[in-house]
Amino acid sequence: MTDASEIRKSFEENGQGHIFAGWDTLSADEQAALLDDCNRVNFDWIKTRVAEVREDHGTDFSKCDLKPAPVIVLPESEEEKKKEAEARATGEAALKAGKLAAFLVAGGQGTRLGFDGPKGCYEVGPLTGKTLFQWHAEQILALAKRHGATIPWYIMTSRTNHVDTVKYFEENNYLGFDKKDVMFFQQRMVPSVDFDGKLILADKCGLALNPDGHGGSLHALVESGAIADMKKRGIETISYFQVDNPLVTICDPVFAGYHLQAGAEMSSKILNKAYPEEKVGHICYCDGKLTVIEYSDMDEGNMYAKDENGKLKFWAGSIAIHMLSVDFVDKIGGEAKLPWHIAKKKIPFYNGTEVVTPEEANGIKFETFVFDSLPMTSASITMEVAREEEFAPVKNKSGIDSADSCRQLLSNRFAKWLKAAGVDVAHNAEGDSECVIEISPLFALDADELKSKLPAGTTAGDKLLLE
Ligand code: UD2
Repeated sequence: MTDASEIRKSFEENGQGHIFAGWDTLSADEQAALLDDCNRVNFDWIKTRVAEVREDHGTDFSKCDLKPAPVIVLPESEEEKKKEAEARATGEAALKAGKLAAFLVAGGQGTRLGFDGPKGCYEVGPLTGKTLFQWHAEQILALAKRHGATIPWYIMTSRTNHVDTVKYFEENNYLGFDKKDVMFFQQRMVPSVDFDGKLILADKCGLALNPDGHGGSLHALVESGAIADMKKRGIETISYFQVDNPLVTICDPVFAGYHLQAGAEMSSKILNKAYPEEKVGHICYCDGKLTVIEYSDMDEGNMYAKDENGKLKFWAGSIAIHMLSVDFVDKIGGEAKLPWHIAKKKIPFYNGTEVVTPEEANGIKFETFVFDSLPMTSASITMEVAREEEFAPVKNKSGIDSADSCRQLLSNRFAKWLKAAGVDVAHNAEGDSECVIEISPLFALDADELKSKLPAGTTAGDKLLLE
């Protein structure tokens, strides 16, 4: 459908005619831009979503039978350590055979951080100001070198940040990657609506659209040809991670090993929640199906419930790090019927003269979540990781999960590695490293590598940079 009058008519018939209120004042280019957005609108999809909101479609988890999911816990006993070593060997063999790919979801809007640009360009290096993208790149390159293999990197962006993301990589020599081993693709955008189900004009000639959530990655991986590319390269397992966490162990051989040994289709890393309301998903069985229940959807009874030992019953917090089998994504990707979640947000809108940012939530964004594909898996493993080794997300401008807390957590992890290598690091009363430390993944990927490479006589004063 390209004819303007036809499109306008269909908008009027579907109760969305207000989008064309200023049509006659638009230039030809502006009219073309608005039509381009309007052409993406599927009225049936909107009607179904709005009906779901009106019927309060979300699952009431307090009515479900919730049970904790089995977890491969941090190894303590000799038996557990032996199993971990076996998993590591399996994962390393897969890495050496070039069967793993790194997959970054970076299509989000990052509104909480208030950073003008792709979140991956945010600087987190405690001493160098290295960006999130660069941390991830160095880690993947170092791991590939260690295993003498290529690890291709697939990056999902969205219309909100695609151009800037690709530009950043181009301007920075693909962060050391061979260009052919980095593939960018965009996820879909879906319309936001106001509380009456009406589409919103984001500016004079564009609709308010938002990326379709990281669940959209399953479809985008297939549609973009990324899965076909992986198959051509012999990739069998995808290491899925978010842009905001520089501590993530990408293509973790232990995690990959457990996942492969179990013949799993999708697996998850979890940590022991720091406190009941921590903003991580809860991994559990919901009416017999493996499920992640987002923090905002968990009922209070279950959120605070304790087991017979006084430990949180649902202690396992999902930190959005997964392994996915290529065949699983290929099987469900194009058709993934993930549920739509709603988020009430402040959505900037065009009032006929200017763009206004409302003080209160004025509309709804619809998103799908990748972990909603867990119930569709035939096999899955859940593995615990140590918080201080693996989790330091940058979400907020200040306070918890901010760039400052992330930098401190990076220093803390490196202080722990240094201590294991025999170097003393001063800590304050809160247990934070007083030395600002940055160790490039290209220098050492883990404590053992650091120990083997650390120059004799290294000391940690106020600052220590190893790269
Ligand atoms: C996510 C998890 C939460 C916990 C936490 C750990 C959800 C809903 N919740 O919370 O359970 O694991 O992370 O840090 O995921 N993204 C896209 N496209 C989109 C939306 C998001 O690529 O349409 C990416 C985004 O760029 C980022 C990641 O997904 O890399 C996480 O998005 P978020 O910051 O909105 O998730 P958050 O913090 O609510």
